[in-house]
Parts: sequence; C-alpha cells; structure tokens
Amino acid sequence: MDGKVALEEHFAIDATLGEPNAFAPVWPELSRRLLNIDASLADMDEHGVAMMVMSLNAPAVQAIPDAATAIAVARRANDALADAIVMRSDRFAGFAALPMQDPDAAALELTRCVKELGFVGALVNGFSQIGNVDNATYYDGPAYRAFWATVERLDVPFYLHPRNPLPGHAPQYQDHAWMLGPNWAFAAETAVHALRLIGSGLFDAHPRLKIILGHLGEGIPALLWRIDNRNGWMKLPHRYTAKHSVAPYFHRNFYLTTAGNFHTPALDNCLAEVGDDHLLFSIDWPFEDIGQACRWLEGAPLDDARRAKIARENAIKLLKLKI
Ligand code: GRE
Ligand code: ZN
Repeated sequence: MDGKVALEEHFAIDATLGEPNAFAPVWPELSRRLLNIDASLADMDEHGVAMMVMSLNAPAVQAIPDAATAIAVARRANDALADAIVMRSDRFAGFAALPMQDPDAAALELTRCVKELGFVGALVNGFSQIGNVDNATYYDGPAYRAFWATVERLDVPFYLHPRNPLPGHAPQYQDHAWMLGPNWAFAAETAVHALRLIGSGLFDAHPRLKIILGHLGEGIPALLWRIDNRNGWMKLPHRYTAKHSVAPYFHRNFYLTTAGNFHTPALDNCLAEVGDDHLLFSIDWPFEDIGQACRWLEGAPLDDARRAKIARENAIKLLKLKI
C-alpha cells in the first residue's frame, strides 16, 4: 500500500543528541539516523511511506532549564529541520520544537514555524524543566492559557510526546529501571499529562484544540470508561474542573497514532473508543522498524476505506497536507 503518512518520526541536532546510555550497542547506527533527516528514505520507498512528519528527539528542548538556551536550541533545531525538508517537501514535513519554559516565546516560535517555515504543528516532549533540573512544569496551568489560545488560533495540532519522569520524582521505578522509557514509564507519564490538560478545563476554554498522542493513546483508551465511572461516582471535592467527563474531550480533542504500538487488539480498542476519524499511522523512527510498522498496518483486518483513513487520509486532513 503506497502513500502512507507517518507522524511521530524523529531527528536530532548535535545539541540534543544526548548520550548513548541504554542505546550503547546500537548507538552508532541510531545517532547516524537521527542526525540525517533523510536517512529513512530508502526504507520509506521500499515500504510505501510517502511522507514523514519529522520532529526533534526527546526530551531535548524540554530538558533545558535555562529558558534563553531552550529558546535558542528550539530555534536552531527548527531552522535545521526547515533547511532539510525544503529540498524534499514532497517526502518530509515538520513539527516545531517549542521552548515551553517561556510560554510567550513558545507561542512566537510556533507562529514563526507555521507561518514562515511551513510546519504543520508542534511536537513537545512532555513537561519542561524550568529554572532548575528538578522542576517539572506541566501545561495545564494558567501560565499556558495564552499559549493554547495561539495553538487554537493557528489551527495546528500539538503532539504530546513522552519523556521519562525525573529521577528524583519517580521512586516507583527504583530498582526497576527496565520499566523506564517506552516499556512503561513514557506512557504513564504522558497519560497523566493528557489527563491534567482535560481535568483543568483547557478544552472548555479552547474547544478547537487538537492534541495528538502516540503509542495508541498511551494506555488511556483501555481505561477511559473506568476513569469516568469512578470520577463521576466520587462525591469528594477533588478539583476536577472541566465541564464534562473525560471521554467527550478525549473523543473530540484527541487524535491517536500507532507509533511504536503495532498490535491489532490495541488498535481495535482504539477504534471502538475514538473511531476511525481520529486514528493515524505512525512508526516512531528511528526507534522502531519501518518495515514492521508497514507490514502490520497492511495486514491488519481493516476494510480498505478504514485502512486508507488511518494510513493517509486522516493525516492529510488534520495537517492540511498538499500531497
Ligand atoms: C520515542 O521517541 O518514542 C523513543 C525515544 C527513546 C527511546 C525509545 C523511543 O525518544 O520509542
Ligand atoms: Zn517518539
């Protein structure tokens, strides 16, 4: 199946590449792929991926406590991405990295990226460390309302991408580091952030916001009924300030991608919960294999119309792609 579009695909610049760490054995190949925006082209051709929407690696800008440095690095990364994709705008598009340490600067950078660089949205790696490495700031607070107004006005999606919790904030993973990263902690961290956005009433103030979650919704679809069932039942004043229960916002304001989660029962659950207008194909290059992702989608028991929506049509609509 040709013409697929993939949305959670990553690159790095020298300033954000980071250390080998857990990737030590595959680091030479992984870093080569991250630093070359078109390193995926041969695999894209082989497996029928028409376009990748590229975004900066994680946690990158979100892990820079000094706001001025975060602003400069985001700008450098976005300029590097724009330079690389201008040559291949038929195959690559861009999501903006944003210095969320300074909400006004983040709104300005997103505006620049959309209006001047032709980017199709933003991808942000979870909470930002602001002022010191131990700070974790989430985006449901009042300081971010003007930023969200800008996102809504620009009418572009905001991809909430995972990062790990900070070491000092995550005693639950002590002696069980195997759960960090994509195995578990990414999903738990990102799901909590998404639920914070919903519970804060953000989508009452800005009903046209579009938030994308990867990895088939970071676990939320499987728990959606239970969240609302118990939240509705509890009569304690627990500061759930949104007007509606969680599910209506999740259905209306959220889009889910298949990045890194190529499992048909999980996809079926998402289709049952959010429907086929809000599901989009993604791979999670270079951490995942393009062939595996594509073979899975092509072999999944979906009718052709549904497969085309997930593989391509929903992305064209959501990102206003001209392909
Ligand atoms: C991702 O982008 O989802 C990712 C990382 C690091 C390791 C694995 C992974 O940023 O899936
Ligand atoms: Zn990713």
